[in-house]
Amino acid sequence: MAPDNLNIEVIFTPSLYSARQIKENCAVIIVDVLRAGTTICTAFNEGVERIIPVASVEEAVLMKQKGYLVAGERNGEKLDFADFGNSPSELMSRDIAGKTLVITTTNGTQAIEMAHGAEIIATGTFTNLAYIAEWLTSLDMNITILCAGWRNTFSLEDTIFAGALTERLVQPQNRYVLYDSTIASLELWQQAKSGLFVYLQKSSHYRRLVKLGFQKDLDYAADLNTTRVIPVMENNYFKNIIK
Ligand code: 3SL
Repeated sequence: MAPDNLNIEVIFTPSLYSARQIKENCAVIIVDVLRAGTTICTAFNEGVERIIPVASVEEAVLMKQKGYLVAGERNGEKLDFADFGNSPSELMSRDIAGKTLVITTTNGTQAIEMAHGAEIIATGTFTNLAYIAEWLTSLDMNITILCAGWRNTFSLEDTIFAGALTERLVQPQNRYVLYDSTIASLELWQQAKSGLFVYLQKSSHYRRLVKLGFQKDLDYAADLNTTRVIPVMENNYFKNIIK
């Protein structure tokens, strides 16, 4: 039987997460739709076996020295020692199937690190929305949606995704109690969804990535359900639990 009073809480920034107590029976979904989460989903879609997220550049350098493939950026720009930037389009049609990829990003991998200790840690993006929602529905767990944001500020795109995921989880029948932050995210998604590509252009990170020349990644990240993957943490790495 499903436990009573399951809830969905959206946390807008990692710094707010650190002020919360980790709930029992809780799955934490890390959200960084532009672009860390989408890069992770794309890598699995391209057949990568494992993804090891590391929070610091120093750790990524060490992993590179050990022979791992590394994808990494700071402030949107590829790290010079890395094999790839944090760019979904850069990972397409490359020789990465069956390999382990290390990833470090400005905000996404910090949020992942912060969630350590949670019973379940997974990644949700627009590109795997339907798959992660269906899986979460089968879990009978509380859900915390942790938005990576930008340097601990609220970000529109991650919050809109949090609303999209919530909508999927409460339909057709709602068994969750929604926090106020979750209701706000849902309402934002309901405003955005009829013109998602255009709505996302309002976000400051969207504009930052356009300036850096990543329009292709932005269009790709706003397309629903293009990667049939569910990245879930096991020990210190992500695995795709859909085979
Ligand atoms: O902050 C992050 O984790 C990134 O996704 C940032 S960027 O999109 O590569 O600039």
